[in-house]
Amino acid sequence: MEADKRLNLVIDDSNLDKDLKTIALKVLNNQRITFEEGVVLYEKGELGYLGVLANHIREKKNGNFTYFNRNFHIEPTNLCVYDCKFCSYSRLIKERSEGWEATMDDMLETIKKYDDEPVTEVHIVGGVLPQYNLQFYTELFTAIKKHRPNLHLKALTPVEYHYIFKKAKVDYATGMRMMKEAGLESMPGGGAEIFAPEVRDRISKDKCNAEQWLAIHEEWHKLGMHSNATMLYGHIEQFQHRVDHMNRLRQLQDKTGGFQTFIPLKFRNKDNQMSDVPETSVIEDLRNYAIARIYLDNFQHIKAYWAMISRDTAQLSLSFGVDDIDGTLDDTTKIYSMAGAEEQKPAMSTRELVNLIKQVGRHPIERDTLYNVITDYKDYIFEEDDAKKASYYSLPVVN
Ligand code: V47
Ligand code: SF4
Repeated sequence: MEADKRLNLVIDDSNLDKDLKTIALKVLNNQRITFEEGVVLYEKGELGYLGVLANHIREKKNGNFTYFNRNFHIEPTNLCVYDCKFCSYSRLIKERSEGWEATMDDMLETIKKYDDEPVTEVHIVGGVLPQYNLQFYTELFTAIKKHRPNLHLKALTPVEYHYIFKKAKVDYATGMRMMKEAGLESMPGGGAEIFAPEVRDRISKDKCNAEQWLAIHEEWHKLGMHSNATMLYGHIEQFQHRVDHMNRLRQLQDKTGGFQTFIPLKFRNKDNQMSDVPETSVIEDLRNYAIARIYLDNFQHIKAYWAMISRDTAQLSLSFGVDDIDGTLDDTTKIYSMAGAEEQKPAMSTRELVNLIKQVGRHPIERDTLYNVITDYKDYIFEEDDAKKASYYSLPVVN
């Protein structure tokens, strides 16, 4: 295999730093790297070296496949009781004039708009407000599943769950069981930010802490369910904070196996309280994907968002450990452009997305939320009546 040959060439390089050689040998032998070695990768690993290691692992785990799915988003509100410094999306309650608060009927109307669309997932994410309580969400989930039982419901994060369970005085295990009974099927990866308290307390004080975020995912996994995990990187954190973040995820994954995908989220600095913090370079973004792929040996998938990082970087990321880029986007979602995403009006049809993946020699697969194959696009010929397949979908960036 080409990836094996390239890794052996790296290992045989007599000029290679000895720590980096040890790590490359571990990757070749399918061994886990340590916390300290994770930090070494950030400090010393240059892009070419990291790409060879990450691509080796990517191809071992997922071959040439590159996944995407078709979903749409519901954003209940852009108001929030919290005040995360990096958030370009939420308006504090005191600035209510710029906010929206959707009712249950509004959200069900949005669901119905997609009745004839070939979407497989709805992703609900937004700000945190008192009226969206435990009862509201159990009723909403029940109503969505009653209306369209085979639409996969991926909703909310430990940020909301911690808040609503505390108010309702139910423990995490009981609360998550209630959510499952109401129809919740997956939990998205948001709200993780950076776990280390010295960073978290400075950027997103007051919302759930690392232990609470992880405990809620653990309870969810214990019910046999799946979730994702994110990391907001490239702001005030240091390399060891990123490794600490991934280390905590790796430990929980060893225990439960419930995580599907790790999603590194590049900090974007437009219109938020951290606008003075410069953004990372493309090189650093690719290095970060690669190190995530190397460190998280027990995660099956690493996901990149093309709208957040540009189409070109998304294509490049597929050689640095990434095997999943999210689906096509519509221009109804305001959130992306608010944080300064590359694409101010992100929109890409399925045909364009498939071409983007094929252009860099990868094999496009449309998946459902649980990575079952919906359509293999390797030899797929698009017909004119595939208009539905070319419709647009959206992504959130809050929580
Ligand atoms: O937790 C907020 C991030 C996350 C900014 O699981 C920002 O499939 C960059 O987690 N710059 C929410 N990032 C989005 C999220 C997500 C999105 C799509 C799919 C899935 C999934 C998860 O967005 C927040 C926060 O870390 N975020 N503001 C910003 N200025
Ligand atoms: Fe609220 Fe989420 Fe924005 Fe934080 S990131 S202020 S929790 S909407």
